Amino acid sequence: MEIVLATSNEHKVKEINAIAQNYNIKFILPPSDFDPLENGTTFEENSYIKAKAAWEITHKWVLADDSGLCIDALNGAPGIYSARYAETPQKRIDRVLDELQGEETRTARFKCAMTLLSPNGDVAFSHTGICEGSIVEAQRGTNGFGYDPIFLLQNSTKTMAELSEDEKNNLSHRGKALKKVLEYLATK
Ligand code: ITT
Repeated sequence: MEIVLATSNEHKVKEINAIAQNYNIKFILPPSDFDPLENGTTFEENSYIKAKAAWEITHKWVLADDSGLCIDALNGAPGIYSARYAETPQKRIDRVLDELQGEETRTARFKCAMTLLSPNGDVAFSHTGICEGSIVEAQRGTNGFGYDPIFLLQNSTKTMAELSEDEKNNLSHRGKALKKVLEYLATK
């Protein structure tokens, strides 16, 4: 089975293909004119917008992932603006660490809203995966991407960027959401 992955983020593609490696599913990228306007107000809305945009140019099974980091002391920011919080991944990390300077409450969570559309364009399944943790004072680790070096997993001494690929995929927001999608597809 082929599913179009409604994303331009190569890290997501890599993680999703690794998580789904034992399933008989090939995730393929959308055509290059895939360029949705993510103007929703929630992860779920943006996930649907991306899925629909990819469906409109393919009319195939489509999976979208809208994800980000929500920090309690910043009232949920960067949230749906995680990819746009500053110009580069390192500047985004620096901005978060600056904004949390002197802050004792550092709890945070990664969220990943997945939307699966069937070839007729209807929502076949959707699920939001959540991974709880907190923000460290100084970044650690080089694996993963995005905010992984500053995200300390709950009940762990490691940041997400200090985990192996398999370890991250087993407990991440993306891993949790995709497992539900794969369970749904197994019933088809
Ligand atoms: P697409 O819209 O093309 O899928 P994007 O990177 O713009 O790619 P999002 O709008 O969903 O995707 O924003 C996700 C951002 O949230 C991502 O760029 C990272 O900054 C952050 N993020 C999401 N998942 C993450 C993870 O597993 N580890 C670290 N940061 C993550």
